[in-house]
Amino acid sequence: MKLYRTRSGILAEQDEQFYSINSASWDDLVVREDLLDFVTRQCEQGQRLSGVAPEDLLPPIGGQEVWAAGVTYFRSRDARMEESKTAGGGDFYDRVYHAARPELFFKATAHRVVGPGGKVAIRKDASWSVPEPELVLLISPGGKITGYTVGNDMSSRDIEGENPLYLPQAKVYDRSCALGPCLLISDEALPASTEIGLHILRNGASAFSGSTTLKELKRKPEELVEYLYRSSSFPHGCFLFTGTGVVPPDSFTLQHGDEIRITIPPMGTLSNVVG
Ligand code: DO4
Ligand code: MG
Repeated sequence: MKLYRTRSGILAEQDEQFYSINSASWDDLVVREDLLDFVTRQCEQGQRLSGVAPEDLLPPIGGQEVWAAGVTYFRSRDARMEESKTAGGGDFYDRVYHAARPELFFKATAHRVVGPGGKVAIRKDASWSVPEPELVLLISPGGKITGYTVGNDMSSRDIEGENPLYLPQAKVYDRSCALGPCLLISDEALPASTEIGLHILRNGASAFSGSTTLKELKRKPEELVEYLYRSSSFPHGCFLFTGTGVVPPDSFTLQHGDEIRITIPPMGTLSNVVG
């Protein structure tokens, strides 16, 4: 079951049929602990629609905070150790990769998030920027994983590499986060074979392509949620990025006009241009 936030309301897609969903607001809907059952019942009674136009799609977020886990894939640990080695920060990444407590950081409020087709940004004071293609969890106020979406954790690697204490500046800025195109509502975990693909196009030609699978994710999504919800409440629920396993080579930096396509098959492709 897929859920879309659109300019003309909330839509669900099941077996290639589209239905309008009746809810006072996006937040009223996505906080539900019984989200899948509720949307399924609404589809049974709801009005059928012809489909959803890509230009009508909005980012699937309301009052939720966006958080992120880091160094959850070996590739990310490696890349971070390399970028921070002259600053002496490399050891921290190896330690957090092996530690019981994961790295969790605040990523965005809704106004910093762009949706499908929106423009993501490069910081003005950054010289080395990359997209991070990640599986993102939707978590209810009660701490249940009720859905999944595709996310781009835009990152300034030169700033992060200069000093790990600069992480919030490397990660949190206007349009540093993209989510969409839909929420996959499911009570079941995604299979380990689920692929996360990144494709970057420059002037219409391929500039980078890479992929990973959830098999490479070192931590269980539930483990990340358990740490995030320790001593923190989320009255509107929250989104949690699960980390990147795809890092372009060190010679690569994003440029204005690049198109970033991130594909996770059950949800589809999140496409954004740097602008
Ligand atoms: O520690 C830096 C951030 C890590 C991150 O965002 C990731 O691994 O995806
Ligand atoms: Mg990340």
